[in-house]
Amino acid sequence: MSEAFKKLAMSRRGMLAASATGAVAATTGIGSTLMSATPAKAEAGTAHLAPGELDDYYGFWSSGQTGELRILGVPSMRELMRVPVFNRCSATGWGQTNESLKILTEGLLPETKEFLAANGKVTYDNGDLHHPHMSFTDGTYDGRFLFMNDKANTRVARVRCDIMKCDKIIEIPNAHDIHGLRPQKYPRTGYVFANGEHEAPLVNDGKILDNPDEYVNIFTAIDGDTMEIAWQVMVSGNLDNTDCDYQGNYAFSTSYNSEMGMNLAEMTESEMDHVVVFDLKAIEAAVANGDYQELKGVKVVDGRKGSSLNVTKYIPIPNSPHGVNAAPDKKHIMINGKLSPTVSVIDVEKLPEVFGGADPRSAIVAEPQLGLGPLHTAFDNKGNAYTTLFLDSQVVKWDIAKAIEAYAGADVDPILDKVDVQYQPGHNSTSMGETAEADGKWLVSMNKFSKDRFLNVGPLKPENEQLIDISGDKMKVVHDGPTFAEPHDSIIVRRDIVNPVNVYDRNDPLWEDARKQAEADGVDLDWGHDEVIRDGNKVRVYLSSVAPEFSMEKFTVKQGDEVTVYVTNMDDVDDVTHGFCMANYGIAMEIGPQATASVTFVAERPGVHWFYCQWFCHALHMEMRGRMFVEPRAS
Ligand code: RUQ
Ligand code: CUA
Repeated sequence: MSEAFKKLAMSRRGMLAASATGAVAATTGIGSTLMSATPAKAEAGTAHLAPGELDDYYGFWSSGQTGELRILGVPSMRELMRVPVFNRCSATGWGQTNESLKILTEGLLPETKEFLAANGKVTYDNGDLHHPHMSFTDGTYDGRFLFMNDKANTRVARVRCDIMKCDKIIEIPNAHDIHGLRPQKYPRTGYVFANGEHEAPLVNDGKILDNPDEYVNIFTAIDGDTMEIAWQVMVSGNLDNTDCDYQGNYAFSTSYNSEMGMNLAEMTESEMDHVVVFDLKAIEAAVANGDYQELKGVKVVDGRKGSSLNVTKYIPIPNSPHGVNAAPDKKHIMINGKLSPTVSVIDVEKLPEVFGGADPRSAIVAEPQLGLGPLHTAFDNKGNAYTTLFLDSQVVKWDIAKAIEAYAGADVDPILDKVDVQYQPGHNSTSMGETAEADGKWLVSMNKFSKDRFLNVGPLKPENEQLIDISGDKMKVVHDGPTFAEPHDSIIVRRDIVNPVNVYDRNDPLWEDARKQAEADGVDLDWGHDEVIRDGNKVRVYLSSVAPEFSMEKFTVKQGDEVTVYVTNMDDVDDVTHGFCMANYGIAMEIGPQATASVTFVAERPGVHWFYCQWFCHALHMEMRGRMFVEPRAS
């Protein structure tokens, strides 16, 4: 531990005792945190839904270090579902069933599999899910997929919106620690853009440590349909958040560490950092022309400063910029200054000139001073932007056109309104605000601290996501929503766009492997089946379930057998999910209506073991159980 870090840690302890101040304020000393102890007055009623009423919007939420996706209803802010992605889920068996393990392992790099095996694992069981975003067609959400990053273990995942389950996870080679992620908006997704946040030696094999010149960062474009990597671009400086335009021409990534520093002092040294602009057509042309190097099977184009390929431009931005947000006017891209009180506004129509050699700063058409710690910006349908101010603990509403006039010299104030939020907002999102169909109804402020807003539950507090009515001139905070780690980011999607099924299709590819194995074993998975197939010391048990019974009341295996249990839920009624839990074997999984799920274990404990349905399904749910008998090994 460095002396500087020790000092910082000591001063932080004193400071945090006084207030829930964020790290940025403590370490940079720019401004103190203003936090109002009096809650904003809620206008009762606007966000209230009576029992049985349905929300107008789906909210898709990340959970940060919890590693799952969450689905909320907006405006009620009720949590509707949790979708396990990078985490291990006790309820559904995600991370234990063969079907989920296939998804969690097939996209890992060979060296990662080896590393995990050395640690007695087949996959990671943690993740850091920051940015969930839906696939687009023609500038708006199309209800097909959700894509999301894992900063902890350099992965990108996809969730199918028809069943709200994860169907693909890939590890991104060459990059380190995927943070910013956005899907292409036009003509469709298309690409999913993903930033590697932390720089590392290009060949990271333990030969280079303190030689920052040999460190790089990697921007990745993934094909959202196949979940294969289309190409990568090597850049100078690190990569934080990303977004893209509405024309399909450019993507943008902020860099807070253009210095390529390795510690806090070095990373925050210069006043100006940058946003990297990626020219998508130029990158595709470079790939087509063979202007790339192949690294771990991926085509990597050199977009570093000084590269002879004209695929990137670096636009200087003050100071450690963070969020990138494309406005629904299809013209302006907001770069949020973080340590600078400004948001820099890029006009995408000026970018061809920049790539033609004009001064990169000529693409900036506004740079309003909004307050301290601008992190992310959301939009309505009236030309206004809403920016979170982390240090001021506020959301500021401002007029984009006026900000442009002011930058050109006019004496106008673009700021329309400020509202206190509790406390320290990171992301915010508006209803449909990341699409061309922004509707200006709701804004959610995702706050990193709740402090005194809820009953005290001990040193670890919930965070707070607040619902703000933005339909009038003034913003109104109408709801506080406590949440477990962490309300990192969200999107708010009109409900007519999202149409999940109630019952699985029997032919769903999720259990393709089980279907093939059953066919080979002469078992028809589509009919109620109860078979035990012995294959050496491998035993396959095919069970089916119809509330409130399993098709077998007992089956017998031998101690040491490798047992795979396949359960098919024959019920085809909405909301009749069964479970399979093998008591004292650490086994449990969900089987949705018409689904098949399977799990494999070694029957090392002899004796009678009850398996039971752990998903309440029927008045006789408690009786929905059976026995596995494990014959002891002959001694
Ligand atoms: S970043 S709090 Cu992980 Cu989304 Cu801005
Ligand atoms: Cu089936 Cu409970």
